[in-house]
Amino acid sequence: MKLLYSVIWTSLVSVVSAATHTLNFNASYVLRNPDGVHERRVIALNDDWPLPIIRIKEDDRLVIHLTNGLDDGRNTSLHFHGIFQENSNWMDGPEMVTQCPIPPGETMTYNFTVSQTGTYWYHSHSGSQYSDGLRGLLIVEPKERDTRYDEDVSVSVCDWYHQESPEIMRTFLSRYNPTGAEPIPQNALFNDTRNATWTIQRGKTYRLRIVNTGMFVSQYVYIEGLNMTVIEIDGVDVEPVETDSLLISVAQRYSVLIRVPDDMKVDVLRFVNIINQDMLDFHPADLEIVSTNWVEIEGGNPDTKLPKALSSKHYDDILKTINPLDDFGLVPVSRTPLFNQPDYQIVLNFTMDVLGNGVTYAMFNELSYTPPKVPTLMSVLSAEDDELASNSQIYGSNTNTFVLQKDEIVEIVLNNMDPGDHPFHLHGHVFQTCARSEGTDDEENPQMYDGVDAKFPEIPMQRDTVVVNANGYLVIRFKADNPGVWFFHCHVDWHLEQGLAITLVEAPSEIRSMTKKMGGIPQDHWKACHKGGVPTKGNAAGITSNWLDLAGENTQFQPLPEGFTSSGYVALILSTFLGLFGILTIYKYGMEDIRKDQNPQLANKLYAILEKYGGVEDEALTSLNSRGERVVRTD
Ligand SMILES: *[C@@H]1O[C@H](CO)[C@@H](O)[C@H](O)[C@H]1NC(C)=O
Ligand SMILES: *[C@@H]1O[C@H](CO)[C@@H](O)[C@H](O)[C@H]1NC(C)=O
Ligand SMILES: *[C@@H]1O[C@H](CO)[C@@H](O)[C@H](O)[C@H]1NC(C)=O
Ligand SMILES: *[C@@H]1O[C@H](CO)[C@@H](O)[C@H](O)[C@H]1NC(C)=O
Ligand SMILES: *[C@@H]1O[C@H](CO)[C@@H](O)[C@H](O)[C@H]1NC(C)=O
Ligand SMILES: *[C@@H]1O[C@H](CO)[C@@H](O)[C@H](O)[C@H]1NC(C)=O
Ligand SMILES: *[C@@H]1O[C@H](CO)[C@@H](O)[C@H](O)[C@H]1NC(C)=O
Ligand SMILES: [Cu+2]
Repeated sequence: MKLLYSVIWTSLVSVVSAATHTLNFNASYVLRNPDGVHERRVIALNDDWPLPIIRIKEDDRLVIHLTNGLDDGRNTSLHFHGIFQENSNWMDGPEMVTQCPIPPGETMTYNFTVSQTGTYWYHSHSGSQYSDGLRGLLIVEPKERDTRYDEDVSVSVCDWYHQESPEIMRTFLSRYNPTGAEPIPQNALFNDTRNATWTIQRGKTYRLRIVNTGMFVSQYVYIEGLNMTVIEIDGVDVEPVETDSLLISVAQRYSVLIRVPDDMKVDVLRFVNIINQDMLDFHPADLEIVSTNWVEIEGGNPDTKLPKALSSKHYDDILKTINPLDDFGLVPVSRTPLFNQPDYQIVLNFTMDVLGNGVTYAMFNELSYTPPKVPTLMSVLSAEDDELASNSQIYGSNTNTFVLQKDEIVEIVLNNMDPGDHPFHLHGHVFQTCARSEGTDDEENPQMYDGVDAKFPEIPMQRDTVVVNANGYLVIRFKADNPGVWFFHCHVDWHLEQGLAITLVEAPSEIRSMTKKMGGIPQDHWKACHKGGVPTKGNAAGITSNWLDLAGENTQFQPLPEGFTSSGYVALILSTFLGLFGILTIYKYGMEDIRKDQNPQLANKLYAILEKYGGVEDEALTSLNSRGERVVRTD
């Protein structure tokens, strides 16, 4: 089917008008070879991939009819990352949070207005599906032309995997990956290709919108010899700050202004994107972590040769030449002052741990998010009364649900007791970043927030995705002024699949009255649930007779038996393995308490060996569904 795109203009009372953009999207597979190395299936829209950039204006309405045309039984969904979905919570997209998965053959209409400006993106929120290509940019222009720049251009960077996500999940969430090592990408893409050239003109100022649409790794981005002036992060306009480079985590967006100085003699510059190697458990020799693209300045000498691509071997040296911006110091143009003392504080201690099935999970306060049987929003709406809807118990013991009161100031304290950086994303809001510690290598003593002497900025930075440093803490605040069920999770999608999420039920009585006022959840949502056999009423266990009875709810696996520490377990599994393969030198380490965080070199070596002999499946012990994603066992 051809791409159908229609724009209907509606005159408003004032001279300004808002448009409705209607898109018919059919998601199905096509073959693509974006890195020029390996052809694979990707999820296209209307047989088109890379996916279209959706460009609208502030206050416009977006209507997307999404058909699941995947012919291998997979579900789908779409999330519009950074869009507040005010009065349209059910259009937010994450499956089992605000909607049911869209089964094959079904169509769901996403229909909402956008009263924001800035750089956003849309992606599947069904498991780790967006790694298969179901993600694109969403740009919301201001109503009035911004005169600071002549051209508005976007670019995406991302990590790229040659395997499809269900296949990756099978080996990732497996007891044969006892250290929980994240899947290593095979490449880094720049605008969904590699070795690209971008042609610009001298004398013009460009607004370049840079988006990391990846699954896992942050990337450094810079143009050799050119500074960039940051003017927007995650949809928040900020006071301009000049920098030579950025470090962008997955799901973050930056708008920068760039201009070739008049006296610059060069005709071609390198445009470099570099994988942050610190996030990789293991660096395969053939992984190009440094990627070179080019900026060609029009009207230059046609005989100018492209500067040579940089080599990944020089990673450390290259990093010494750049000084990436620290986003913490940015100031929103709105100059919104720090929110007052919070009315409600949520403390989240984040750890990674092996559970009784031998798989490593991510935990907040010992709980690994496990989806409920009824999408949480539907539990809010089907509860008998407001009081019941305000009782966090009904949302299940394993969904990590917190109920927020309308308009209260909420503070989330996140203590990262894991030796990795993690980009956290809140749906439905931007938040103030009040404190962020530097992090430490000392894993025995992670930096825990104690609130003592906390000096917060008077005008904190705001965004919707922020990185917490390894073994460090993060404190964020927001006002609960957007009734809805909102997910807060790590945007390393592999970690989300390990359960690194909480659910916020923000102002439940207002969700109920607002939904009623808006005419209720649309029919196609209910249809998707019925077709997929997902109950739409009741508590997290789907029980309506006694809302506090959660019998049969989905829960995580039980912890390892008493006396079995998780690091001991990891050692056991590794040593069994290595014993089997007779690698005795490493075997002796297997008897010690090793974890990837305690001995990364050794763990990486072991991991590489395990990978080599990997692909071992144990149906009885893994709780994976047919597409390789975690499904919940209640036994
Ligand atoms: C980029 O260049 C590399 C090295 O020359 C090549 O292997 C690869 O196919 C190229 N990829 C694309 C998409 O041009
Ligand atoms: C969607 O695409 C699939 C695969 O190309 C096709 O079989 C199906 O008919 C399409 N559905 C619609 C509604 O166009
Ligand atoms: C699609 O969603 C339904 C309902 O949640 C679920 O039962 C089914 O396993 C999912 N299909 C796949 C392939 O994951
Ligand atoms: C989208 O929502 C608006 C406002 O509720 C409604 O008027 C319109 O009919 C909807 N469009 C579609 C295609 O559902
Ligand atoms: C990236 O791709 C988009 C879509 O094709 C294009 O509009 C944009 O100019 C490209 N960006 C760069 C920097 O080449
Ligand atoms: C780039 O920005 C840095 C930081 O503001 C500044 O020190 C440097 O002089 C600038 N370089 C150029 C070429 O403008
Ligand atoms: C987080 O960990 C700290 C230090 O171990 C502990 O004092 C605190 O009670 C924990 N918080 C929660 C919510 O578990
Ligand atoms: Cu993470």
